[in-house]
Parts: sequence; C-alpha cells; structure tokens
Amino acid sequence: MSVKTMETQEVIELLEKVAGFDRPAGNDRVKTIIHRVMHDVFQIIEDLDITPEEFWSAVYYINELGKNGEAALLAPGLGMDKYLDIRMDAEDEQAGLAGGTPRTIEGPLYVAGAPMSEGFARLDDGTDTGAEVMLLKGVVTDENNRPLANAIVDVWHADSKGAYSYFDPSQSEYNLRRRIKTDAEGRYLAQSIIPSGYGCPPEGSTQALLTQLGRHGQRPAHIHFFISAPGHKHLTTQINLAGDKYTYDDFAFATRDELVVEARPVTHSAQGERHGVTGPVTEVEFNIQLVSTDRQDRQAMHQRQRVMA
Ligand code: MBD
Ligand code: FE
Repeated sequence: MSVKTMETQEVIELLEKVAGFDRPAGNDRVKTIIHRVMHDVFQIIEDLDITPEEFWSAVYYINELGKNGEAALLAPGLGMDKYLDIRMDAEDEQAGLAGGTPRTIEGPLYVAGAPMSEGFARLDDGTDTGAEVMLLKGVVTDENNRPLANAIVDVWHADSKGAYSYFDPSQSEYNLRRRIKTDAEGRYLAQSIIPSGYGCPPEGSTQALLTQLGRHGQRPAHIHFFISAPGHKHLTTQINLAGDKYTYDDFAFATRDELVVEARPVTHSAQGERHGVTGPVTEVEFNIQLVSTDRQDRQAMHQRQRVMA
C-alpha cells in the first residue's frame, strides 16, 4: 500500500489545527516548532509507509523511555548532542570565536555544586581500593598561551565500574566530582582513580533501540570538564583515554582527535608527593586553551535542565 495524502486540504488544515494556528492563545515559537515536527512525522509515515503496528510500537517505546528516565541518554546515542556541537562549532566559526581546545558533549550525568578547591583536589573518596590511582593535571591558558589564574575547572567522571555518583546511589555525595580553581600559574591538579568506560543499561530502552540498529551502547573511559574564566568563552569538553577498545567507537560520538589523551603509568610523581600521593600513579595530562570573548552569553554555559544536588 502506498497512498499520498500529505498535499490534501484535509491534512494541511489538520496540521494547522494541531499546532493551534487558528487560536490566538499559546506560544508562537512552540506552535511553529510543533507544526513542523508533526508535518515531518506525518511525512515520514507517508514516505516510509509506516504501518499502524510500527506507529504504536514507537508510541509505547517513548512511554518506556520516559519511565526508564533514558531520554537524555538516547539523545547522544542518536547523535543529537553531537549535532548541537557541530552547530555551535559552526556558530563559533561565524562569530570569530573558533579555536582553543575543542568542545565536546556534556552528556546527561553532570551534577552542579561540587566542592571547590584551590589548585588541588582529591576527587575520589578512597573506597574504590582496587582502582588505579590517577593524577590528572594541566594548565589553563589563553590563546596566546598565557596562563589563566583562577579559572574554574569543574571535573566529573565515572568510577572503576563506569558508574557516576548521584546516579549510582551507592557512591558518596560528589564522589569523583570537584571544582578546582587554577593557581597563579594556571595549573590544576587532581588525585583520583582511572575511570572505566560507560555502558548503557543492557535492559534499558536506549540499548534496545541501539540493538535494532546493530550498534553497541559503550563509551570509552573518559573525563568530563567545564572550564570557565572571566573574559573567556565557556568550554564544555571531555578527554577520552587512549587505548580503550571504544576510544574511536563511542556510542555518544564525543571523541575528537585533539581530546584523546594517553594515561602514563609512572613509578612516582614529585607533584603527587607534594600532596601525599606516594607510590606508582597513572598520569593524565590535559592542557586547556580558552578563547577570549567579551560576550557574557558565551562566558556562561548554556542553560539546560541539570541536577542541582
Ligand atoms: C556518559 O558518561 C556520557 O558521558 C554520555 C555522553 C552518555 C552516557 C554516559
Ligand atoms: Fe560521561
């Protein structure tokens, strides 16, 4: 069966009524968006000859997705977060704000309000005794490689099982989440543990769809950052550890070549010892370059719903 009804007056008028075009009340932006979304959904049904069975399985899939709280997990899996990044990169290019360390997606697992430290912080609570000790370090500079003191490095990552505090209630509050203010030389230093990669819940809605696409739901071991400094563009980014099976095969499409970092085991670290970290550690170095801007709207991170624990 292949019928064409999209051009009929009946469907055109239906879409206008669906979007509330015939009523003055409501929000014009929402009307415009919903009109377009429903038009395109109808068009997909026509073009792909979607059966009622397929349609209703999609509706109940969305119910399940919401029940499982996975909408913001499916989004990166379908490349939506990456697409917003592609647009922001292009906007930066147009506005003369390109350059510096590249952005990559935030993901759904940030929690605001992590404890603030000056120069150094220990991120882990010490309970993951089997984990490899990590020393994460770097310098925040401007585009001329001048160090930026008092930049705020807001860092978060998973534990050795790939789980994030808050979302994993077995972890302590703000475990593996800290804000570190850079010192006079622009440096930040963190003691933590080497994270494991993340895997989508195997029985969840996201993995169910990915499986239909012949895809996995794995991310490589990675560390998230928000970096901000007055007079500079806010940066949302991550590093992906080199040598992970998924470093270049991330289900969330967050890997960028400039953001792949080697984890180097060393027998001892002078920098670590100054903060009581003795014995062998694995060093991860990530230097960050920010782009200067007067624009207040670009110095702040964009608004979205976030956990405010
Ligand atoms: C993560 O840890 C993550 O960073 C993203 C983008 C999606 C799921 C889990
Ligand atoms: Fe993550």
